[in-house]
Amino acid sequence: MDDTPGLPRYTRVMIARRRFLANAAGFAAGLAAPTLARDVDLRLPGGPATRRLTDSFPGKRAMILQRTTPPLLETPISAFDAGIFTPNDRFYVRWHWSPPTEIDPRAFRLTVDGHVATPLALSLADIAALPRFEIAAVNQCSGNSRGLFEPRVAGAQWAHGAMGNALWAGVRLKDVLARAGVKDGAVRLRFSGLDEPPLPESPDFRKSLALDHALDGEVMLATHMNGEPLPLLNGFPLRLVVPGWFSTYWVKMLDRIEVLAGPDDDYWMAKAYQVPATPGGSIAPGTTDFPRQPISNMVPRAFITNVADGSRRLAQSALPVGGIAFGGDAGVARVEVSGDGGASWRDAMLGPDAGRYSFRRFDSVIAAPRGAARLMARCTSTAGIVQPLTGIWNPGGYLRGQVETIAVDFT
Ligand SMILES: Nc1nc2c(c(=O)[nH]1)N[C@H]1C(S)=C(S)[C@@H](COP(=O)(O)O)O[C@H]1N2
Ligand SMILES: [Mo]
Repeated sequence: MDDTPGLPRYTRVMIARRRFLANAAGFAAGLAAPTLARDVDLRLPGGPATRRLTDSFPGKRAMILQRTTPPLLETPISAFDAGIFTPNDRFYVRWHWSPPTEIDPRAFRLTVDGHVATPLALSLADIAALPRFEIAAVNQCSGNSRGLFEPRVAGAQWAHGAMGNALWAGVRLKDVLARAGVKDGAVRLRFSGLDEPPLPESPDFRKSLALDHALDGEVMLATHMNGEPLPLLNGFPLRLVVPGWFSTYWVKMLDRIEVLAGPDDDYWMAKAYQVPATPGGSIAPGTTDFPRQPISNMVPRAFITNVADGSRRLAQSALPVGGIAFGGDAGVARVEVSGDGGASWRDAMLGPDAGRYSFRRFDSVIAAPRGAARLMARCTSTAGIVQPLTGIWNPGGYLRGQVETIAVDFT
């Protein structure tokens, strides 16, 4: 049934979840689906770039297999061409430790404790009784596009598919915390999920946010994405959504919120996910001694999605070029495209605005005379940040935001 080496046994979850989910058909179909035989070339400059496509994971169709356990699944770029919302069954997956393969939503409780007046243990029904909140927001891994860093850095060698956009639905975090009553002196909220490290000496994955940020009315607990319950691998039954910030903070299978009265010097905040405290988060390759700070907000990016990098196309007077852009922690004000490697630019047409944290479609046309060409798209955010043409480097492979190039050969 499944030839992916080391794939954990998700079958029981799928059966348990089928009872819970109204629309179980997709899961049932996924059970019998074989691993796809096709390979994809991610065109990574620093080394092996070929990956397998797999549909062996629960709730997922064809995904780029970056690692089996804990799962790292990348979204093929072509999936972003179909619309500004990334389908749940094509949405990328990233776990530090293997998540449980079975969750009983009736037994699930979210604990809220620490510096609060009333510690809570909320069921999913308790959470559903709070005012409903929805927001469209891009979920992007801090290391998205890391595989394109030159010189190469350690970590998952993602191309551009460790991101996705969804309409998240659930409740505001501040409404949950109002029920517990945050005590004076609280400064941060720390979040952790049901996944546990395999060895007790490894650090449990947990992240924290400053209290004011966490209670800003946009940070939310999502039970649904794109109108469906969260897929297991995207954090069923509950995840944190931090619009405009990298997804390392978007804790999945969230089962504990601790209110802290002091700083969080835990491994995942103080040691991991650090970026240089320099302009653009960039340092000279190889530098090891530099000021650091925890990664935070995203930067604007644009991706051409209708022409594949490294492809061959027919020469033509007007080639449609389109894709998706996002403003990082702001909206998309403008997208320009270039068909000549950045020598000249023209404004693209922008599609409907689904909110400042969402992907936004752009479309344009370029002249495509015979020969090798370099296509580009450049986003300007509503905060006035323009994507730079030159790249950055840091040892984590974080914060890539330069204008990306699609090489095409017109024949
Ligand atoms: N519980 C838990 N939440 C987590 C993680 C994790 O390892 N465990 N990884 C984080 C990171 S680094 C990323 S990039 C996103 C990935 O979200 P996705 O798998 O839904 O795309 O989940 C975040 N939330
Ligand atoms: Mo990540």
